[in-house]
Amino acid sequence: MNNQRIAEVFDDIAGLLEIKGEKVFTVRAYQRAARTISRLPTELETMLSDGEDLRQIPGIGKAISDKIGELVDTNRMRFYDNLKSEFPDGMLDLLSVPGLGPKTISRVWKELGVTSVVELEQAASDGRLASLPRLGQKTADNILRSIQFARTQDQRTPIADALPAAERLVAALLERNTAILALAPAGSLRRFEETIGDLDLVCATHDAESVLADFVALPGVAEVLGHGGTKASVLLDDGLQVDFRAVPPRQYGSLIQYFTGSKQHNILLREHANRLGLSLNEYGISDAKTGELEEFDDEESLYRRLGLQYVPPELRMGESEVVLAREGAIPALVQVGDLRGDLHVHTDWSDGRDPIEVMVVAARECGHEYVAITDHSAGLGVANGLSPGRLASHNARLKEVERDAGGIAVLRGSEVDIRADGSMDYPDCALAELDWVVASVHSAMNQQPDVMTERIVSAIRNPHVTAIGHLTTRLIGRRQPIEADFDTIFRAAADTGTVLEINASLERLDLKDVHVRRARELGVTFVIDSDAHTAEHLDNLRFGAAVARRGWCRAEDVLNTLPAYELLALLRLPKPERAGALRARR
Ligand code: DGT
Ligand code: CA
Ligand code: CA
Ligand code: ZN
Repeated sequence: MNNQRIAEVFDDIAGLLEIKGEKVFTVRAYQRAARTISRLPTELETMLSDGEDLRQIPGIGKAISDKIGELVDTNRMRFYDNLKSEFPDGMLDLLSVPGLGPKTISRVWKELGVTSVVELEQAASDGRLASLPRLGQKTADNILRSIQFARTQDQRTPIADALPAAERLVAALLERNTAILALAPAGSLRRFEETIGDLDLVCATHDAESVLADFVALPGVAEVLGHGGTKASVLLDDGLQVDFRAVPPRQYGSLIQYFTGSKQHNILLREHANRLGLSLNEYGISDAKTGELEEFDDEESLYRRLGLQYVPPELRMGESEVVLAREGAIPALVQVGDLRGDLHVHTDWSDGRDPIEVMVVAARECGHEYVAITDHSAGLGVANGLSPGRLASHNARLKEVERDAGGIAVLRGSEVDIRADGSMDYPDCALAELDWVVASVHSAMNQQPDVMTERIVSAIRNPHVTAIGHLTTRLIGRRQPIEADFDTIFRAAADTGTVLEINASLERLDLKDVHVRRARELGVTFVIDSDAHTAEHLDNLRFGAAVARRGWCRAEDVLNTLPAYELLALLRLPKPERAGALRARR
């Protein structure tokens, strides 16, 4: 059983205990365990079989360690099973409705007899939910929207779950089989779609038989759906399907091109090939007249054969990319290697795990020239945010660490809440002390679109706000984005020289591709940030780069491709001049 699944069990336990009215302390302990487990770099199953003591993990005590052991050994946990038996069957499903807390669940169960998502939807539609004291029409409407949203998301897996699963499979298979010459994800994952229907893996080898045999026997494979000479399909423990194809290396280029898709892109490519008197399939390109097959060991030569510029996977959406490739008009897209720093990073001063000095050293080891440490403002008091007094100490500490670290610029930063009324969570005099201010919405996310637009535009107009963090606040598959007039926001950002963040955390990817593309057209410059809460997460920048590429961004569209001295000079300019400088750069 993988960590994700184990974490879900503890989350369920926390939820059920809370519905039951257990002590906050107990509930928090299970929540903390779930959070810790979901972020562990190593599988618990592996740790246990290596004989490691789980109690060395912060937040995991004896009781929880024993429960994990039982779960890993037997696939069950008596405590969990007993707890579930105290509730009607649909209760756990109710817990997964975004925006519906255990307190409300307990009330709709006891006061309305609601025990399933379908019944809840009914109660939300017919007014019974809104009629509960202290609940109201607005909450009922939000719950209804959540249910309907969750339904459209159900069948596809968020990339935050699919990508680590794919990377685990690739690593495990490479370790087991030495006959593999190339192995990579294709399909929607390679295109970096935010949700994944199924995983597609493609492989180059002279020994497909042994590779396929090892593939279907990988840990985490729950069921083999098909297994032939060149392909196999399996279901993983969590229900995700994986399609696997193996070919000799001389066909690998055609294979990965075909299975990267998208279907629509392939159709346009085939039409283009037909016009040249060629026919394109997963094995190569054949001459329509003679039938002679040309094979391709890499994609570049395949696109070249068709007289096309190479099309990066992130652009293969079946839109304008084939026409542009014919004209040689696909721009050089930004690459993760172009990024020279990270400007949204948390430490243990707020809700991060690691101390400032650890994050700074880790950032330097990533090759960064600069890093902004942006712990939270005090805000709602949930993320251990910094009071203005602690912010001053934070600034002083950052200067000390910068001196000691040597060779990396440490920007005095903050992630400041944009309050519901559009004001900032620190006074201007505190903001003026900072080098870098990320302003983000963390509360009142259900405001009416015009109110929300106004709120964000006021933050953009603040002379000290350098960037807007994770603009839409969506969590892929879990929380809907805010509603706002995005064109107005993008125009205000471009006008004022306020950059918009592409938050690289896989759960967020916010801004999303289509917003990036639109904002770019309207003159916005972006910053690609990891939003790291641990040192390992600094590596997330690569995901942000992929989103930027899906939004057709070049290096010039991204602020943190600048060398340190140019960035610092730019930040010293007042915003109106900075806006001019950013425009000149594009
Ligand atoms: P997904 O799995 O729904 O997230 O999206 P994809 O794009 O990964 O789709 P999938 O797994 O059905 O197929 C992988 C790729 O294989 C797809 O992007 C293009 C190619 N492919 C599959 N079936 C067809 C087809 O019938 N026609 C063409 N032209 N390409 C196909
Ligand atoms: Ca797929
Ligand atoms: Ca597939
Ligand atoms: Zn943050």
